Amino acid sequence: MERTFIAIKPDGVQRRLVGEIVGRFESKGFKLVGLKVMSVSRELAEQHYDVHREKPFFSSLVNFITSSPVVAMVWEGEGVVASARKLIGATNPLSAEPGTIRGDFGISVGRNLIHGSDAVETAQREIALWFKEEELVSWEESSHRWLY
Ligand code: 3AN
Repeated sequence: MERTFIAIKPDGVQRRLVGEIVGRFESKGFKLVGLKVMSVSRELAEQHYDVHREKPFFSSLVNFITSSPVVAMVWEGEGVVASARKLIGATNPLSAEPGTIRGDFGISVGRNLIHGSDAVETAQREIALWFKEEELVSWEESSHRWLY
């Protein structure tokens, strides 16, 4: 089953939006298979944002995500990578539709609350970067067999 990597950034944690954001993924029907609150090292941040290394905002991205704890998660489900991106909304919160996480809670592109993998291959790379295999669980719910 498909998996995606989601991180609630320092602004989301400080604004006490962790429960709200986790709730949206749960309500949608996705399955939580990994979760931890953690401080991010510069090394991890730079690897995570490697594709943006040449962008003018790279150092501010790294400074921001290493500034204060984040909540790192892995969610599982059918089409979860693309579906999570829809739940999250556009990169710039001003363009994000109301009803999305960024549309409902975000104001600025530099403080857009949450990261979600942009493709299945990216998700695999990011999950391996952020989580050890033993930190992820595999479980079956007995009461939701008709979800799919
Ligand atoms: P997304 O998080 O929607 O996948 P990306 O991957 O294009 O967006 O960008 C990664 C992060 O870089 C964004 N979450 C945002 O915080 C930051 N970012 C993107 N574009 C800009 C920009 N023009 N100015 C400042 N920060 C930006």
